[in-house]
Amino acid sequence: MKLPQLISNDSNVSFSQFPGYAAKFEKKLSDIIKFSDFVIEIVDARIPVSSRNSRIENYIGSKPLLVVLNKSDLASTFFTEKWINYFKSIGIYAISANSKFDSLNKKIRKYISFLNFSLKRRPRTVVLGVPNVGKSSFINNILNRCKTKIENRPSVTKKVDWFSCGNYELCDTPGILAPKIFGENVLKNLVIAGVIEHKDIFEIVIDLINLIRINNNSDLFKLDDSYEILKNFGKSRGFLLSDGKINVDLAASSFLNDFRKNKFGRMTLEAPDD
Ligand SMILES: Nc1nc2c(ncn2[C@@H]2O[C@H](COP(=O)(O)OP(=O)(O)OP(=O)(O)O)[C@@H](O)[C@H]2O)c(=O)[nH]1
Ligand SMILES: [Mg+2]
Repeated sequence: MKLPQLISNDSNVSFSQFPGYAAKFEKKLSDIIKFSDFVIEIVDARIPVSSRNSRIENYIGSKPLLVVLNKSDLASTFFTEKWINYFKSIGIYAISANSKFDSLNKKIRKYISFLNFSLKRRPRTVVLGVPNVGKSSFINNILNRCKTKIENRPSVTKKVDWFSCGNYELCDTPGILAPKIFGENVLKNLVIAGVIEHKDIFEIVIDLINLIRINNNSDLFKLDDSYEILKNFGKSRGFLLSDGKINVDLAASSFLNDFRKNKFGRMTLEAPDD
């Protein structure tokens, strides 16, 4: 299977997004991790590298780490398996998850028994990750009820909350990004996956269409020109301006929404090195 590549890495591109509540939370992070017995880091299975915050790793230190490749229902099964093996090869236990529909409690209990704690209390874990990867959904899935607020946009959870599921305790946390993100690829991936909200999505969507075209044979993607594909998409939705031209900006945001809902098929945007 051919992996689509976003345009080449440009380390000169940077982006800043670090709201006050994230800075406040990061100050407490060391203490929360110290209080926890292990850490669960949620990443987006479509972008397992771009959706990791390298700063989080500095805080984790020697605590056991479980990486959860969440939203696996939106990613290529083939690449998710490759990613799990990659994490294993660097000594990190990783699992795939669909927090909307899987039953995840069993998988976590299995990991806890693998860690073989000799504690006189229930093990505690803190759930970390960048915004909008599904941390709160993961916790609700474990608790089997809606205890924490979920929305389809970044930065919904703004405070730390502990919950008990009977066998262990879990902590929901606000999503935090590194204060500065470097590299055009990473930035694009984060926008495509909905981790970052960005006004200027037109070029990103054109690049995304270039990628989808590689493996998608449906009628919409038969043309060679991604701009024409976007225009056809806009036309089919009736996104017209008063002068009769197609509203390509509206088409771009609608296309991105459809991509995030899996309307063009499952897709992983990053592959591990072989
Ligand atoms: N398809 C799919 N969607 C998911 C999955 N997990 C979460 N979502 C959706 O992703 C969006 C964000 O979920 P949240 O649980 O609020 O994410 P979060 O990481 O807590 O976000 P912040 O609190 O803003 O950092 C919601 O629309 C969820 O329904 C999953 O496994 N698959
Ligand atoms: Mg949340």
